[in-house]
Amino acid sequence: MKTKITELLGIEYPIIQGGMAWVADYHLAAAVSEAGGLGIIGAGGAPASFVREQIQKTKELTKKPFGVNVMLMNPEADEIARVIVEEGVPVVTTGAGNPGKYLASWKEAGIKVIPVVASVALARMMERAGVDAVIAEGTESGGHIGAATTMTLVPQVVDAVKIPVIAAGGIADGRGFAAAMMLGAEAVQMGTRFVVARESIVHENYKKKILAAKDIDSEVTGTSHGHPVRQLRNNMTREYLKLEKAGAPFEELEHLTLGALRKAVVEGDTVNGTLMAGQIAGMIREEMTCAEMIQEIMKQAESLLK
Ligand code: TUI
Repeated sequence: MKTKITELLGIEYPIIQGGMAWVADYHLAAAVSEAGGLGIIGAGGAPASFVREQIQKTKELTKKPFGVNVMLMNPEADEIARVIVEEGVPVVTTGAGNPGKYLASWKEAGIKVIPVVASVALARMMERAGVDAVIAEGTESGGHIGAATTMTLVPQVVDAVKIPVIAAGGIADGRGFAAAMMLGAEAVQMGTRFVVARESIVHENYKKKILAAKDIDSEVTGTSHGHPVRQLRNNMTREYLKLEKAGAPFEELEHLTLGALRKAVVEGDTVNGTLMAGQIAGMIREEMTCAEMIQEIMKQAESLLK
């Protein structure tokens, strides 16, 4: 399937893998790129030296295009932005902030820049600043989220900008893919479905929680201090929301989340870890390889779009 995004990025299928912190390492990124989508290394809160190693390992596994996601709240974001240029990474996505200060250096290096936006205002600002496309991410997504739903955000961003729009949030099969195309998107980005990919290094306990999740099993923590994060309900979210409701200061809440994503991904702690996942987790029932997922989604979407 050819779209403005497959043309822009030189990929076979308009499916981009979310740049998930701790989850999206070089194994997953290379597998998605090899399967014809765009694999992304999630820099998350990692140090720049770690990101450089991940890039080098990805290049060893695939000759196809791949990207790096810069989580802009990372204290080493400046350094990571430089590593991306030095390593000749073809595509950058950004999240959780405004990447304005890095755009000039990335564009000068010929890098395709695709920020995640959660509003029409930021999409417009990014277009004016010269980015290549935007990812309009709805509140159905896992992790750090904005307020608008995918259904409402995508068509409004499509109407507001001329650059291609990638839809994200709540998409995990061919029906969601086809729906995103109907809203005017040129590609989709998926996160939660790829967490349970066979090539994903996420702990088996975390994968099992996603596979067992029901439609209403996610909670949003952190709304009171302006960093809403969607994750599966567990002891961690119950404690967090109780403290948040009682007006606990940011520092105390932060102490609770500190290292909790690593705990879930690496140690498989599903009780006190942060099990970031989107609302579509309830539909995901099977672990598959990235190639199997992408083939299944494209087949279903193509038959629906006909
Ligand atoms: O970034 C994400 N999702 C994430 S980042 C992350 S790491 C983390 N871990 C613990 C606590 C907090 C974060 C986990 N999941 N998605 C992309 C995204 N970006 N969603 C929303 C936004 C966004 C929000 C506001 C982008 C820009 C923005 O505007 C800020 C500005 O300065 O205008």
